[in-house]
Amino acid sequence: MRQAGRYLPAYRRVRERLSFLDLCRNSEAAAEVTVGTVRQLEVDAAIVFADILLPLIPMGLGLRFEKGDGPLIERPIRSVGDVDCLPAVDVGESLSFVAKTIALARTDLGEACPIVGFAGAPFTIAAYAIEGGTSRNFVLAKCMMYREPAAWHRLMTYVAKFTAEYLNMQIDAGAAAVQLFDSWVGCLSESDYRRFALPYVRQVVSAVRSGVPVIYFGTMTGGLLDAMRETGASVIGLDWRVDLGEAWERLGSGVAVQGNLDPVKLFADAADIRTAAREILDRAAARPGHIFNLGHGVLPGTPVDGVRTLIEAVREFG
Ligand code: 1CP
Repeated sequence: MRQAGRYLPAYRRVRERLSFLDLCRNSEAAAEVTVGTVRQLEVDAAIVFADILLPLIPMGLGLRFEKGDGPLIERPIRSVGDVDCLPAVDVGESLSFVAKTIALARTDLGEACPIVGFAGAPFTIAAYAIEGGTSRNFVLAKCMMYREPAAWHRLMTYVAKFTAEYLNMQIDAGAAAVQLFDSWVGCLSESDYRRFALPYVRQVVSAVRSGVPVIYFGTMTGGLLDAMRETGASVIGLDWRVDLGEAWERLGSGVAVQGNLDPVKLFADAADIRTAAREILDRAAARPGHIFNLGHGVLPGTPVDGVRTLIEAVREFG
């Protein structure tokens, strides 16, 4: 959930000499950021330094990060023809730098600190690929779903296959668990989710090496939790908009949950952060299978002391 990110001075210093994509592709530097962050924060697991959009590069869509503007996809997918032109990709070769980052971080961290690998979930990746960047209403992506469903399903089949291979590559390199980020899936109604997104998450989850936990996270998913349970993921990540206790009731036993502090809470006073941490732990009520985390990634400008206060509070009350 963006352990490194733009709020840490050490990360910003590395970024002064390397662009974001060059940093991702430089396994030594990416492993250093991954490991250094975990050592600084003393969290229980590391998330590999990479990005959910990296697969768009070998997919041939072109990817740039403009300063302050977020990602820009140079050749977005807009038609059936574009979907048909997607290349067959050797995932292990084209994204080998991510495997190398994990292997280097694994050696450095040792067995005590597991590494979480990750990828974007098919809906969120397809939405970026079609929209060409961040979007508010996802009109272009939904237009393909509604007006050219065959193209949509072909695209999702392609992305799901890619994603499963990508996650298995990360597991083979040493990731102990993998997280699927479905950041934008909350824009779908439950019935559209079931038709256009859920089958592909299931495909990815069932293709992941057996025995490796899959954490499935989305935002604004209050209306989708029942359907998300059907993905087969072993952990459901919750954003901060839902009550963790109620959401877990709905999900039922047999599934773990991750979450769900509002990342903006880290800007509050220490006492407020501690109270908020305690409230979430109270909701979890010491049931087995709660992974304390934020309800979305750490935001730029977050005070590092706020993050530290939270980690200490979780250790104390958890
Ligand atoms: O330690 C870490 O920071 C973890 C690595 C990590 C992860 C897990 C990064 C590095 N990104 C992500 C996931 C990611 N990337 C998501 C899913 C989680 C979420 O919803 O936030 C998404 C949507 C992205 C796409 C992305 N990457 C955006 C756009 C967000 C949007 O509004 O569309 C942006 C701006 C990035 C850049 C990025 N990725 C990661 C970092 C540290 C940064 C900032 C780059 C910089 O300026 O230094």
